Amino acid sequence: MLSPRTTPTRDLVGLDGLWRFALGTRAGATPWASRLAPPLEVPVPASYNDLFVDPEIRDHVGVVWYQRDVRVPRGWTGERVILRFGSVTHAAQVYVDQRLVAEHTGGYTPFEADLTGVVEPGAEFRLTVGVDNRLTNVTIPPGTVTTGPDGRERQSYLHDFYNYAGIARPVRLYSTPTTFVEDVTVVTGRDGTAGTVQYRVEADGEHADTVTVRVRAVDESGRTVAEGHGPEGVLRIEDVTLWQPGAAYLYDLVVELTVDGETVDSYTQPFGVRTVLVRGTDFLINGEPFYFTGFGKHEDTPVRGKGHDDAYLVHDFQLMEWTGANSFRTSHYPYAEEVLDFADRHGIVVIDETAAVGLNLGVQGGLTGVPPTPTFAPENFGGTTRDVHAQHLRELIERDRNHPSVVMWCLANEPASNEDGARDYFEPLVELARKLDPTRPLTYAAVMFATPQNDQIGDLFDVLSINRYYGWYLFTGDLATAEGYLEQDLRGWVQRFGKPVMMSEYGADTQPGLHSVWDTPWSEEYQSDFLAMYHRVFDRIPEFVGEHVWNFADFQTSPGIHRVDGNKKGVFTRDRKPKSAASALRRRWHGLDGRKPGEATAD
Ligand code: BDP
Repeated sequence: MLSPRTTPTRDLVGLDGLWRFALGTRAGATPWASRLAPPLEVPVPASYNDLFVDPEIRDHVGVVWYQRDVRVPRGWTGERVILRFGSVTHAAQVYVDQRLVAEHTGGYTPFEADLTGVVEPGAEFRLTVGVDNRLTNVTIPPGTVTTGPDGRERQSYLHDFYNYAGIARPVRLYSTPTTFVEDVTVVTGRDGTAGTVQYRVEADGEHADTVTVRVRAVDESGRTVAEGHGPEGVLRIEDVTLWQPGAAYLYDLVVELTVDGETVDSYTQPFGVRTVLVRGTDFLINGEPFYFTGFGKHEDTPVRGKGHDDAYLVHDFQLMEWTGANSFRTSHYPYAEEVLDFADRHGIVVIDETAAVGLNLGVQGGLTGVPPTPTFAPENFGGTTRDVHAQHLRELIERDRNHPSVVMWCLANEPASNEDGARDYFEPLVELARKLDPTRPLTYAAVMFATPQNDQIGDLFDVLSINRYYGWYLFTGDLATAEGYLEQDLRGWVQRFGKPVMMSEYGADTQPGLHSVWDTPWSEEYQSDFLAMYHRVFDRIPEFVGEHVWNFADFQTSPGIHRVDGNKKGVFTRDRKPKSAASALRRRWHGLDGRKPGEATAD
């Protein structure tokens, strides 16, 4: 799905700002039929949970309603009119006045409604959106809704981050001509000093069958460096400037559709020329071994929850660059498109993860790893869950495949890959991902219970990403014992699979300001010592390709006694102040500079 943009043939109006808001339980049977009452107002984009003092809103389970009036620009006569949501978490029903125009399930991918003929240029319409935050065993991510003795629904889920909901990403109304560019795919390669750009353009609408497609690649100075004709082909850019980690370079693919010599639509797709390949135990970007340094992140800020925020976007990237992070994982769901656009422009490498977090009933079984009931059974996560997972994967890859920053798809976080049924569940998803995108390696983040001995899916993937908490959940405060277990564990993965291995999560909860001369969990010293112990182990394993600390910043979690106002494994606090580990990472990562530890030069 293309990002909405203004072009010489397309216009766009942002619909962000304050919308009317009501809980489903207070909004009457047909909230779309008139103005919402009572008149609460809610900002878009933002999660609604932390905005109000009313606990019924924060803890609401079910549908809430968003509403605003929208005027269609007068000049759009004769154009298609499209309404686009960056995401609605987790399911949406969209009404234009009294008419249902779109429904979508999946809280982290965009969707559109074609309003052509439904709304009139120059006229106003009432836009009402029902937002459902419920998670069940057939949603991704999964959860369980139960009804309490008071008749109220209660939500539980299998991940620790708070189930923020709402319209958390931008909403836009845009126009296109009646014959239009529906999709563009770009796959890049290298041939000596030249770049190759394989492109495919899909046209749709009135004259789609007779339309002529012209494309040109334009460099950052505005110079046309290659041209092509026809809906697909390969362009060649001589003396290409590569997109490189830490040194982004973007070209534009300018696509024009003409009918009888007249331009009917044009669309500009930025792209970077780079290659990604797993060879042996190396992860190669542009043919060079790449060592990931960085974080698992969350979209999480005070007050706004998971709402996209450009100020935090800029600041988070500044802090990542300051620590020497060259990459991050979009744990545990696809992030806003604006984040990936920014990563493209700033040369930060991204592991793009689906929202499949919590496909693991073993976690419920506690650290014994004995599941109360098998995870991949039809009554838990069976064929229907997998179909939903597949649909989500399609939407993710269709959205993100043109981003040079995205170098790998992560199909799930901590699934029960040690349990029977995991292979049957994942094999078709891996096949689908490879069909949709044969160019990017695949991974999944392996849970503690999945060991090199019992994991059932590692061979299906290209890179093994391992989440481990030795020294925190296991051998708490005993880093010496933890070090031995960690090394044995990681070497086991290398030996069994012979593939690149990286650490996708390692971290310790830390209360800023707590200090200790001993190995005291929660102290700032312990977090630094914990990370240093992991780094010693990584540096002894030549097949290791990267380290992503859990987490970039503290984040809000579901209520409970397990956490004190959130998960505190951040290297930065929730308001982005550094804990002492941030400086320790900065010293290590700037010294590595994207190389494997063995190849690093001291700074
Ligand atoms: C891991 C999960 C991550 C949690 C982390 C933790 O992948 O989402 O936040 O544990 O407990 O198992 O901090």
